[in-house]
Amino acid sequence: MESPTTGLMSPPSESVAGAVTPERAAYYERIGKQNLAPLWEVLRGLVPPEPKTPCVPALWRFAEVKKMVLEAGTLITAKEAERRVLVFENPALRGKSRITQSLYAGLQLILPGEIAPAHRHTASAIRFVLDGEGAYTAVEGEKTVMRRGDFVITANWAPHDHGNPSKQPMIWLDVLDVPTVNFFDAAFSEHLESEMQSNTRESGDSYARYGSGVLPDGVKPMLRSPIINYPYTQVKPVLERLEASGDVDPHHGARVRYANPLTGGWATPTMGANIAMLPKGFRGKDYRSTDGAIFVCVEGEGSTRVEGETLEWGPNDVFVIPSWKRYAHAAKGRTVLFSISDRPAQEALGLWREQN
Ligand code: GTQ
Repeated sequence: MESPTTGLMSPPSESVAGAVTPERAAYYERIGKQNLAPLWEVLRGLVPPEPKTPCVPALWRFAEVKKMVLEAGTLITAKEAERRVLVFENPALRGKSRITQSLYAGLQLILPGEIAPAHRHTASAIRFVLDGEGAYTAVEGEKTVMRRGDFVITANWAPHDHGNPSKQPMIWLDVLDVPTVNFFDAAFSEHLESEMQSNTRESGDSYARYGSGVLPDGVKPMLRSPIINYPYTQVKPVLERLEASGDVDPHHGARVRYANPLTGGWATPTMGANIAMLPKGFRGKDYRSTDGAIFVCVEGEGSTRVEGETLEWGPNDVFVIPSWKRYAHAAKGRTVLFSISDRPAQEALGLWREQN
């Protein structure tokens, strides 16, 4: 488009400075040799008036991704792969192993009899169990047996290995703060000498110690929750209770967060998760916030409208809503939706905002 005042090409939207005249272009060329660049050509993009994510909304149907990850089970063992995972890549960020700018998500498969050897890393991880029953994650001395809907955390630098002594394949959603840790160039990882850790605590030990409202004497606040597994069997009755008594948020439904019982804060310092029950026929109001979120339909079915697009989802489907995109959920029957985002990290930095 021609600019009416100068007759030159209009500047790119990032510029606040009008046209790039030949004099300016020559100047940019000269300063560029010293690794210098003019701020005024990029200011708008650098300091936008509101969040401008490159991420797009996307949905993965479980029936399809399950088939594909099971196929990976015929091509590579969990041991060979170290972690046999198909990465959910945001369609606008292919090749970057991320579902939002700050979060990694993947679908992990462990076949009966397999183990995924012990390692640790500075990235924090959560698992949300989608399919199967009876595989375990061993973390911090507890070998926690996992069932569908369980929410399991692996803290920063905690050694962990997974195994599946059951008779069925186990599939879960992994979410890690890998892109956040890598943004800071703060990533470390190592293999552990022994493939499997010795377990000193029975399955469910951390939930029993920290998850009932009492706390052992002398326990000090920690940045992340001391609970390793928040079982769905414990969480669902809370949702049912909230829904039955009408404690239903007009945007989010009857929602709880996975809390750190030592602080009341989020389960991990970088990733925060919620789970909500949407009553039958729920029509959520429009909502947006600066934390792009990954959702999993746990039970029921429904749809999410996001900026003119409608994502239809059913059990175990995974979808992502990018930062600051307005969305609204609708449920058919009674529905349970899990979600996770980088909200704790944004809150810690004073960045998080929402709009109802
Ligand atoms: O289970 O430790 O999806 O280290 C990616 C990296 C899972 C894990 C992933 C990991 C893991």
